[in-house]
Amino acid sequence: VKKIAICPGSFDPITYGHLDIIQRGAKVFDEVYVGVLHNSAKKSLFTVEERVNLIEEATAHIPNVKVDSFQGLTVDYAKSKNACAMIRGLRAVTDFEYEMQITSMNRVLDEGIETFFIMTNNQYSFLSSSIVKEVAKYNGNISELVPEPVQKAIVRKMQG
Ligand code: COD
Repeated sequence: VKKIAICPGSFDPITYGHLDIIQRGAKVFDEVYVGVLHNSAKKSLFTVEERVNLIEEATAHIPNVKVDSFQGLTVDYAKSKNACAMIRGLRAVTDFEYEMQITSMNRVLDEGIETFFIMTNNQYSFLSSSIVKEVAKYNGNISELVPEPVQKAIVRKMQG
């Protein structure tokens, strides 16, 4: 049987930090579904469709990665993909408390779905979508932080 994992998140937009955990997850699992959460409560820079497109471009070189979006609970999204696992990234101890809470809640909701944590590459431990947007807003250089299509898309957004 194929081992399928989901990699859920906001990805507003995808950064090299996300890409690193997706890439490493794809080496361990047969298939990885990157799922962009539709969250009307959270204000985002990019629409879900734009985020999906940017992730598709950024992961085009990884054949066992697929991208789509979902609404509702991540465990339900996992089940809809026949996934046995959920991949999350950990950057610092500050991520831990939040991740611990979600993981425990998800286990209560569905104990059949295991959460796997991939430690960030040191190089990206400071990186988040928010910090990229902050730097871009003040015309800082983000070329080391996000793939080129993302960089262009952010500049376009900020200008218009
Ligand atoms: N290095 C390594 N990993 C990173 C980096 C980096 N530099 N940056 C981000 N990551 C990881 C994050 O730790 C995360 O695992 C993943 O990449 C996605 O990150 P984000 O910030 O885009 O996404 P989040 O954390 O906002 O996603 C939250 C969810 C959508 C997973 C969560 O809100 C959720 O599960 N919502 C659905 C409702 C639900 O089921 N809730 C849980 C039960 S209460």
